[in-house]
Amino acid sequence: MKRVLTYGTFDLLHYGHIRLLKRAKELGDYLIVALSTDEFNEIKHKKAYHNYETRKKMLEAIRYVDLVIPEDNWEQKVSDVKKYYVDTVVMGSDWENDERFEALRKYCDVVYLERTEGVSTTKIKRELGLQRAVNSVDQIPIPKHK
Ligand code: C2G
Repeated sequence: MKRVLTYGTFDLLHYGHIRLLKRAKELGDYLIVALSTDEFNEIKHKKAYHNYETRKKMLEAIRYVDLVIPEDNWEQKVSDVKKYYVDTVVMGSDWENDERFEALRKYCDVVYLERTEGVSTTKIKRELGLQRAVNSVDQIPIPKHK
């Protein structure tokens, strides 16, 4: 079984994300997505519209995705590759030659897939004039413990 791993925030899912996930899955049999947590997004200076739980559930609904794990920091990638026996790490071409991924070549293949032009979460937010999310809005309700 060939195992593929990719990283990202995947906020306001759009066809650029879906195309990336589809092509990543085509490189193996099992696709793991390491999803940036809300705390890690702060480190990346990204403010996601949807919180981690909502973004996770949306990714888990995509047929190409087999497992979603948290991405908490920049340093976890080597341990992720080892822990999940990853054969290939895949990222969009905007990450091409980034040392944080090139360093993984000692442990697995690293493949960059052409980024989908014309769409991005930032563009969507800008064009829709979206304000910052209020966490109670549009989030998948977390069941109250009985
Ligand atoms: N992507 C793409 N085409 C787009 C937009 C995004 O192919 N139009 C790809 C990106 O290249 C990335 C993935 O979709 O591989 C997820 O994009 P983001 O959620 O923006 O991920 P990013 O914030 O770049 O996080 O440790 C790495 C980071 O967590 C990557």
